[in-house]
Order: sequence, then structure tokens, then C-alpha cells
Amino acid sequence: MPSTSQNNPIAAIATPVGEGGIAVIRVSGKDAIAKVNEAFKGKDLTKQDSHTVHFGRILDKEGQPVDEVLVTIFQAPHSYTGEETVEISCHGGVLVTQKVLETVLAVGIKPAEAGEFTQRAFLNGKLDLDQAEAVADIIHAKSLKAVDAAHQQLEGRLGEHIKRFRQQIIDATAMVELELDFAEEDVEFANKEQLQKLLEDVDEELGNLLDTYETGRLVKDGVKTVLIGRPNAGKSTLLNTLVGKDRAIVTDIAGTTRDTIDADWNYDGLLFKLIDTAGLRETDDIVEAEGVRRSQQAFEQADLVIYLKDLSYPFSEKERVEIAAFQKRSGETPFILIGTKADIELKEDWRTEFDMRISATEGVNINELKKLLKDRALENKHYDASSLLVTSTRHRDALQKSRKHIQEALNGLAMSMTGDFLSIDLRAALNELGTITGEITNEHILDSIFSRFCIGK
Ligand SMILES: Nc1nc2c(ncn2[C@@H]2O[C@H](COP(=O)(O)OP(=O)(O)OP(=O)(O)O)[C@@H](O)[C@H]2O)c(=O)[nH]1
Ligand SMILES: [Mg+2]
Repeated sequence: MPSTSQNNPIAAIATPVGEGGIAVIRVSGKDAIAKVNEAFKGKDLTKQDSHTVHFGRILDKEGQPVDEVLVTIFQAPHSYTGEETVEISCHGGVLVTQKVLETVLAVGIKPAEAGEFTQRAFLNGKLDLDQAEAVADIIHAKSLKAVDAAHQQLEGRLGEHIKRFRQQIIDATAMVELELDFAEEDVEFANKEQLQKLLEDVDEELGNLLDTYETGRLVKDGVKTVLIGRPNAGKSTLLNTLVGKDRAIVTDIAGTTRDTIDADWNYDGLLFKLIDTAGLRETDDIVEAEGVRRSQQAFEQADLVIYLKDLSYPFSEKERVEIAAFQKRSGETPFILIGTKADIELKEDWRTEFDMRISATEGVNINELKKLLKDRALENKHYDASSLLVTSTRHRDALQKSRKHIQEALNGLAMSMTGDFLSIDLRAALNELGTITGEITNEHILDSIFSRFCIGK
């Protein structure tokens, strides 16, 4: 792809709306420097080197000063977009920033669409598509681990894997297209085995990469952690203790929480999306019954379940049955049984069945619980700090489809299908991988990706 292609210039405010020390207006495209120069009083920007910064004023059409600014110049292709780019740093007031943008637009520059700068970077070959997506992931990241995962992708780690798979598949295609006659096995047996081994390796490696998705999803989107239990068990108190503020109402009246309450909680780089729920009980109250239904619904969608049992009164047989049922229904989802109110006289022998006992009000075992939550959330998951994670459903889907085609090619090979037949699957597998890095793309994919971006990115 040419790295110097230049589109008409676009401009947008690149910093968040609000008051700040400075705000940045970014302009990119053909003749961006000359256009900004029309509204700039200071040095002649068209005569300056790339990567230089210049003090001056932005003047409106009537020659009235709009603001004092610093202007940074990037000559094509040495910019984020690969195009001529100007970044104007002005005073960070909402109105003044808007006015600088309007002044720039008035010299004949179009307002940028969401993600248009990054889309241009992609179209100009500055970034692969997965790297462009990583830029959005970094901006939207809600935990440090999510930032790490996005950085890995931005650095091209996923792209490297994809390119290696593509090369392996291209090698396999080349073997197939030598028009091997697999029907005569005794003649071509060596090649057939080699081809089979190559495809099996790709299949296995695709499988390994796909296995990281479950962790990748938790790291990127957060661990949906649902607190359930009987009314008054201390669910809302624990939520408040974990997030460190009074997010949910706590009273000694059973049935206080009526609706599910969400709160984000970051621990050791991982985001937990905590969901406090209405206490489980049979009730004639319509509102509370709806709350209990929502508790069940939240449970169904959980990545981690915490069942809280008040230790200050003994188990009823019914509650035991209820807990066992929840535990069973959790299936593969980690399920933690916590005894609460450990600061008061215990009526229950917690050691026999509880993962931990805590007192949220007295801070007993809260740090231990936090650690337990993280360990259980990531147990049996592929995670170490340096490992590459697949975090996007788009990438996962493409990897799955690609793998399916590889497996179909392997089946075809086992059934001694002809080379024509096998190459159809191999090409399809290649195409799927190409959609991840953007070698193969279409407007629909690009729109859905770049519309997630902010304007100005
Ligand atoms: N002593 C003691 N009391 C606690 C502790 N945790 C919660 N409580 C008390 O137990 C009562 C119920 O707490 P909540 O957090 O509202 O319980 P809940 O499970 O959210 O209850 P519902 O919303 O009704 O389902 C309140 O009076 C809390 O102060 C604890 O660790 N020790
Ligand atoms: Mg509550």
C-alpha cells in the first residue's frame, strides 16, 4: 500500500471536551500545513521542517486573534496518519478550542469523522487493522492488564502470529498446487505426509491462540462478578467495601436491594465488574420478585459467582440445597462460598464448607478475599504477563473460521481429495486470517471498527 497517499484535509479536536491546561486540534491531509498557515500568524509554516514546533496566533477571517498557540508540523509520510499533519495546541477552554477548530475549518477543511485519522493511518499502511483496533482498545481500557494486552497488539504481536500462519498456509497451498495426485498414494506419500504435518501444526497453533480468548475477554471487558445470597447476608456491604464507597444502600432490613447494582472495581491490574443483587427469597412483593428474577439472570451471565452466607445463623436445609444447586448450575464458572459477619458469634462451623469467612464491616480477611477473587477468576486460564491474548470477538471469529477450513482441508487430505478441492479450503483459511490484519477488508468491516473510535483519534 502506498504510504504517501494524501486525502483532503480533515480536522478535529483530539483532546476531551472540558477545561484543561491545553487542548489539541489535529489536522491531517493534503496541504494541511498550507491551509493552517492561512489562519496562522507567526513563521511561515510551509517553510518549516517536519517535527518542529512553532509559536504564533490563530487569526479568524477578519484577522482577529482567536488564541495563542503552539503548532507542531509533521511532513508526510512521517506522521500518525502518513499524511501531512498539523497539531495545534491552544488554551484548553471549551469555547476557545471550539473557536480554533471553527477557524481552521473555515479555511476549507472538513470536520473529521470518528476514527478517521486512524482509518487513514490504516489505509496509508501505517498500521495493520488489528493494530488500529488496539489503539481504540488502549483508549477504552479500564484496567492496566487491558492496557498491556492492547499494547501487545499495537506492537504487532498478533499480526506476527497471523503472518506466520498465513505463510504456512501459503506453503501448503503451493504444495497442493503442484497438482499432486493424492489418489496415487504410493507415489506421493512423502509429500502428503509433509502437507498433513504442516496443516496439523497450523491447526494446533490456531487452537493455542484461540485458547487465550477466554482470558483475553476477561482482561479486556472485566470479570463479571455476581454477589448472591439470602437477604441481609451482607452483599451490599461487601460491594461497598470492595469499591471503597457507599455505592449500594445497606440497612438491616432484609430485602433492601431491589435491583441489580453495578460497580467497577480494579484490583491488581484486573477489572472486576461487580454486580450486587437482590437477596434471594420467595416473596409476594412484585418489585422484590422482579429483583430476585434479575439476580438469577445476573447469575447466569457471571464469570465469577460469590455466594454469601451470614454465619450468625445456622444453615437451613433449604439454603444448603439452594447453594448446592447454584454451585452445580455454575458449571465451569468459578463459584466461591463466603461466610459473612465473622466478627459476631458464629453459629456455623464455617471450616467445613466455606472458601473463606470475612467481616466486611471489620475488615477481616478482605485482602485475602481480594486475592482469592483474582486467583479464581483466572484459574485454569492461560495468563502470564507477557503472553499474547486474543481479546476481540472479531479476531476470535476469524481465527475459528480459519481453523475450520484448515480442518476441512485435513479431512479432505485424509479422504485423498484432489488438490483443487483442498486449495479451496486453504484459500478460505487465508482469507479469514487476512481479515484480522486487514489485508482483506471491506467498507462494512471498516465502518464497524472505526465508528467505535472517538472523533479526533
Ligand atoms: N456485624 C456485621 N454486620 C454486617 C456485616 N456485613 C453486613 N452487616 C450488616 O448486615 C445487614 C445487612 O447488610 P446488607 O449489606 O444490606 O445485606 P444484603 O445482603 O445486601 O441484603 P439485601 O439487600 O436485603 O439482600 C446490615 O445491617 C449490615 O450492616 C459484617 O461483616 N458484620
Ligand atoms: Mg443489598
